[in-house]
Amino acid sequence: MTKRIALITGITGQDGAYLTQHLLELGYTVYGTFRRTSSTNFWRLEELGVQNHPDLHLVEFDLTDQSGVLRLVDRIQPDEIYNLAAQSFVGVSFDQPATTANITGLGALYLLEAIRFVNPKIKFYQASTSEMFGKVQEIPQLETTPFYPRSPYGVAKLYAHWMTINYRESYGIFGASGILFNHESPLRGREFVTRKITDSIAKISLGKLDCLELGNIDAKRDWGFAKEYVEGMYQMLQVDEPDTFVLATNRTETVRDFVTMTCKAAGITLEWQGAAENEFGVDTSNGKTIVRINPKFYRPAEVELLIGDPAKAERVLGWKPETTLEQLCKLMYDADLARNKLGFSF
Ligand code: NDP
Ligand code: GDR
Repeated sequence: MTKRIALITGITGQDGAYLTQHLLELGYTVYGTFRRTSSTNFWRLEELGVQNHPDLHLVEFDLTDQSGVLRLVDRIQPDEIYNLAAQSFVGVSFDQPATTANITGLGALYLLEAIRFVNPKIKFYQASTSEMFGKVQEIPQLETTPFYPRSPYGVAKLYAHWMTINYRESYGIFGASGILFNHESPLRGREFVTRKITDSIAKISLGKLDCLELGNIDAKRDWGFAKEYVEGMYQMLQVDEPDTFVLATNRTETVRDFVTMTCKAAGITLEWQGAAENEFGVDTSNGKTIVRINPKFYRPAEVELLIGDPAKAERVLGWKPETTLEQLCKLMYDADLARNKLGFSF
C-alpha cells in the first residue's frame, strides 16, 4: 500500500515536532518545512528522536513566498497539509503587525490557492486559535461564539480561519479549522509564559536565577498538553466532512496559579503579597522574593479570560484531553530542571 503523504509547515515549532512524531508513528511520509536561518533549529525533532527518521524529509520554505508555496505543493503532491507555520507570539504581533499579517494571515491563503490550483482533493488543516475569541463574548467559548480578536495576531488568524471556510464553501476544498486553546509542553518556546515560568523556577531551584519577572498574572488561560492536541488535528482530517472544532480542557486558571503550581512541583511554597504592579511572590522557606511584576511584559490590549468547551470534538472526533494542569506543570518543570542541571536550555 502506498504511504500517505503529509506536508507540515512550521516543523521546527512545538506542534510541528509532536505532529511529525504522531504521523510518522501512523506510517505517513512527512515533508516538514523549515526556514533558512543563520542557525538551524531542529532541537525539538532531536528531543523526540525523529530528526533522522527515513520517512521524514525536511524542506526549506518560507510561507510568505507565494510561488514557492505553489511549487512545493505541486512537487510533493501531499494527501494532507497541516498549516502550523505562523508568527505565533501575540506580544510580538503588536510590534510587527504587517509581518504577522503576511505570515499568519496571507500564508494560509497561499496554501489554499495552491491546493485549488494543484489538486482540490488535498485536505487542509488550519491552525486557528482561541485568540480569535479575544474580548469575552460568552463563556465557555465554543465553535459558535462570536469573535472579537484583541491583537494583530488574533486578527490575522481570523482572516486565515474565514479563508479556510470560504474555500471550503466556494471550491469544495476539505479545509478544517481547529480552534485550539493554549497547549503547552517541554517543547514550548521560552518566550511563552508557561515555559518561561517552568524554566525560571528550575533555574531558581538550582540557584542560577534570583527572580522571575512577569506581566499580567491575572490573565486566565485554558492550558492543555500539546502532544494530545496534535492528535486532534490529525483526527479533524479523517472525518467525512470538513468542519471547525474547538480543542480545550474546559478549565481556566490564572498565570499566578500556574506559577504557584510550578513552585509546588519544585517543592517551593510560594506566598503572594502586595497588589497590582507591586504584587510579588515570596519563597516561605527563606523569605526571598522570587517572582515580581515588570510592566514591560504588559500588552497594549489583553485577552483576559479563555475557557473552551471541547464537547463537539469529543462527540464527533472522540477527542478528549487527559493530562491535568498539575501534571502538565510537573512534566514541564521536571524537563527544565533536567536540562538546566545539564547546563543547557533551549
Ligand atoms: P511555534 O511558534 O512553536 O512554531 C511556529 C512555526 O512557524 C515555526 O516552525 C516557525 O519557524 C514557523 N514559521 C514562522 N514564520 C514562518 C514563515 N514565514 N515561513 C515558514 N514557517 C514559518 O508555534 P506552535 O507550534 O506553538 O503553534 C503551531 C501553530 O498553532 C501556530 O500557527 C500557532 O499560531 C497555532 N496555535 C498555537 C497554539 C498554542 O497554544 N501553541 C494555540 C492555537 C494556535 P522558525 O522556527 O523558523 O521560526
Ligand atoms: P498567549 O500565550 O498570548 O495566550 O498565546 P502567552 O504564553 O504568550 O501569554 C499567556 C498570558 O500570560 C500573560 N503574561 C505573559 N506572557 C508572556 N509571554 N510573558 C510574560 O512574561 C507574561 N506575563 C504575563 C500574557 O499577557 C497572556 O495573557 C499563545 C500562543 O501560542 C498563540 O500562538 C496561541 O494562538 C494562543 O496561545 C492560544
